[in-house]
Amino acid sequence: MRFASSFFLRVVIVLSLAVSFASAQQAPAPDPVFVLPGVTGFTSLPNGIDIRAGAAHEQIVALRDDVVRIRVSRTEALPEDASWAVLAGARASRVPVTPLIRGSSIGFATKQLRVAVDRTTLELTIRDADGNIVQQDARPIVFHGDAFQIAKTMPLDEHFFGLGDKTGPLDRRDEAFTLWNTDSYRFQESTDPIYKSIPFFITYEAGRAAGVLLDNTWRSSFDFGKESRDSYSFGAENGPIDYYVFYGPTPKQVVKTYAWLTGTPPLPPLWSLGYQQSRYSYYPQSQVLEIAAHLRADRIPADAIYLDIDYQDHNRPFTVDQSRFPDFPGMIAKLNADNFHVVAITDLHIAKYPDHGYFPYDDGTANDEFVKNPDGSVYTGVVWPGPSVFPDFTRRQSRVWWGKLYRNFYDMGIAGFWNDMNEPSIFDSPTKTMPLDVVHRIDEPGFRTRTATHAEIHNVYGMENSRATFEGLLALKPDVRPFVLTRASYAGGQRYAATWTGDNSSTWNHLRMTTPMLENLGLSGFVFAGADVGGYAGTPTPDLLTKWFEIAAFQPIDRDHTEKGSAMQEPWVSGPEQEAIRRRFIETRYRLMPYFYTVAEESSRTGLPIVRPLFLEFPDAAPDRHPLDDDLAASAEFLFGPDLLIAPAPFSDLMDVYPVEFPSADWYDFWTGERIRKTQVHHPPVVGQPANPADQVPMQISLHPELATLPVFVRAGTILPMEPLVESTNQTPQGPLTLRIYPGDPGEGASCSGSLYLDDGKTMAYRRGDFLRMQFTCGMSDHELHIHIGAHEGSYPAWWKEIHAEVYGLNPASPAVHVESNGRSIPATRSAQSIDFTIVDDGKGIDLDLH
Ligand code: NBV
Repeated sequence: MRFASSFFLRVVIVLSLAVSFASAQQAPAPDPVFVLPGVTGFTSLPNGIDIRAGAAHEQIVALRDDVVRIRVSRTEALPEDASWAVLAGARASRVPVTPLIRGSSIGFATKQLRVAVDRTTLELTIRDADGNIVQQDARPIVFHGDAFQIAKTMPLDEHFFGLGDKTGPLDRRDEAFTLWNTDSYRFQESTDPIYKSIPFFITYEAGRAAGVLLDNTWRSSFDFGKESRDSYSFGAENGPIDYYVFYGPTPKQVVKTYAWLTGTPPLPPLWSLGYQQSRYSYYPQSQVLEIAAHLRADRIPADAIYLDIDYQDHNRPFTVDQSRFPDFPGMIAKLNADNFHVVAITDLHIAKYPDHGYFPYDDGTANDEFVKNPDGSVYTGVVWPGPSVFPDFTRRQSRVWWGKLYRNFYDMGIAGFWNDMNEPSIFDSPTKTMPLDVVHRIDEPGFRTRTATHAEIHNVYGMENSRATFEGLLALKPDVRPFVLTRASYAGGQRYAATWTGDNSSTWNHLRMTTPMLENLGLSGFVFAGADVGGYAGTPTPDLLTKWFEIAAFQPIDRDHTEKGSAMQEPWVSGPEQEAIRRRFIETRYRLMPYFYTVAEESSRTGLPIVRPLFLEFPDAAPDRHPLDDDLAASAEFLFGPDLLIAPAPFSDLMDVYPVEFPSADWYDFWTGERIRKTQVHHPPVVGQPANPADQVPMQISLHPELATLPVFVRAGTILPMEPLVESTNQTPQGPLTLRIYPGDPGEGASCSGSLYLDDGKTMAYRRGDFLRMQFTCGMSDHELHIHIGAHEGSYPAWWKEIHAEVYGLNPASPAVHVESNGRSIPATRSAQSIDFTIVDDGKGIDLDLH
């Protein structure tokens, strides 16, 4: 039960504070723990309210009818209206509000929310227009020295998602987390903190979702019911109280609003969605070329090959080890000619290597680009190249300087860059990162131009590194889509880079962990993310590697990568049988590219993820509207885009029969085309309850796991575009575009729909209208299935001349089906599950009738 702020609670807090002050009297260094006094004055603003509480200042404003921003300061001055995460345009946005001034509370209403601040306790309550509590303080904000903690009431059925790729289950309830970017080699399921800090989470209760972004870069903490059974809390050790609460009520709306606040990921180059081959490290040059040639010889589709730190001279970023890579430009050119995109690592530490013509150090030193010790000397830490210095990425000038370092490599034909170690990870420091008093300079709109300690900058340092890379690449080639892969980041980092989950391990449990990690990353803005396929630390067994290839084929970044010293981990390593399975899944990824790229393009506009938890698409799947993902029977499932359900065994190493729980009642088997509908599913009746099939939600089936298969289902009502196989996305598919048509519920007109987005996959021409977009629909009337294939929109030419349609779900017992287009009969064939035919697509739109 949620409780309103109570006198009782306040007494408890004041008493407990009195106790701590009393005990502090004997202690030498007392902690000044306190809460703010009640409201002493306020002003209603056109877009919110401005409140005084003694010396303290609080301001709550509505950025939109569904988004409020709360800033609190213990002093007169509000926290800076500045952010590394939240876009200036979103922060400047405002809507008019209606003041709500009552005897016990002050606040305002927007068209969607009612905001009330208790006059005595300053506790905040936000309700929706129906009076549902969206969020409510469980007690006043507690200050503890420079730290603060905000607690919110937490009903029994509230669930939590987000915080990036923090380990553990998808649902964050009952867990607590620290946000402090940390190099966590061999992290495990309970390791915290890890590489990224994304202080954003989704609250979800009975189908109603809200988002919370605590925009504070200092070490922060989030506790979703570990400390208390009926409240959750968040806070930071220092820095501003500056947070945003936004209402869905659908979870999708929350994710979209988060993207409105912090930005969408850019449309990635198409090649980055292909299969990527990596290891630490491929060298010498001949080995890189051999691996690439082996992929081609074995007909494993692939688009990228990675160069890890050993290509560099003594691990110095932006250099090449000439002895291992005698013809580096020639190697890049050869790989490019074979349709491989090369991604090179460029860590952020610059070797302290004066007087040797090492340009990044000499030039950076001459231009004062590195962070400093408090005494003004340049800070030095030991990393891969030995003693190193670190660019001051929170300064625009240093970012621009960094970006220019890419010119040679980029001109040479290296397509993407990999920013590793940017937590930052430092070997010779007891904390494994920079001392907290290292001095950074801030030069960023919204912020005062000032210096800041590493304690403030740490969590954004990696993001600003990836930003410098992204913006630098864009400046060098404005018409080419950059590809940057970063390990560390902060909220908003999706604007600059894709990411991966860091140094995982070659175990079945780590394969299982990839799903919640990538789902929560996707909910937290990082749509383009992957986990090292096969695991980074250690060597996978053949079966584990195969299963990993299968599942990763449906994850946004599909990159096989492993550490130095482990066995080789390429698709062919365990012999032809295993390789054939792995190849088949990579091929499926490539065949699905039209669908995958269409989803990716949607992500770049809306921020919606590619890998989606079930509750995101189906918040109403269960009668009590709990997230289905929390069910044991659905715990390993995920959606690849809106229409494909991937259902691996929860424990893929066990050969036990396992249940697949469906979030709705009508699906098709992707591999066989067979329809799986609720009416066909037998459920044992619940003891003591009538066996009403309509009550049997959600639908379940049982499956036998097999090494060579991965259950994939298509949502009824989908039109799924697919293409002929290519060996890399550089190749033009030969043959027709395939549309797999999966009609929906016959009771609802069997309707289905789909879309397709296409462009050159490389440049920014799509922004100038050079893309191709198509819509497809189907529906049943008068015993006829009507299919509409929309006209081509946009100027990008289709690569196909014909469309091959496969229509599933029609009654297999019915006599021969006739397909007609504008009165002309089209020859069709019948396979076990589908009616297939091919038609010319002249781009003007096609109408078809099946009867
Ligand atoms: O650059 C080497 C590795 C890299 O392969 C890995 O993916 C990163 O997460 N890197 C970490 C540095 C050293 C790890 C022991």
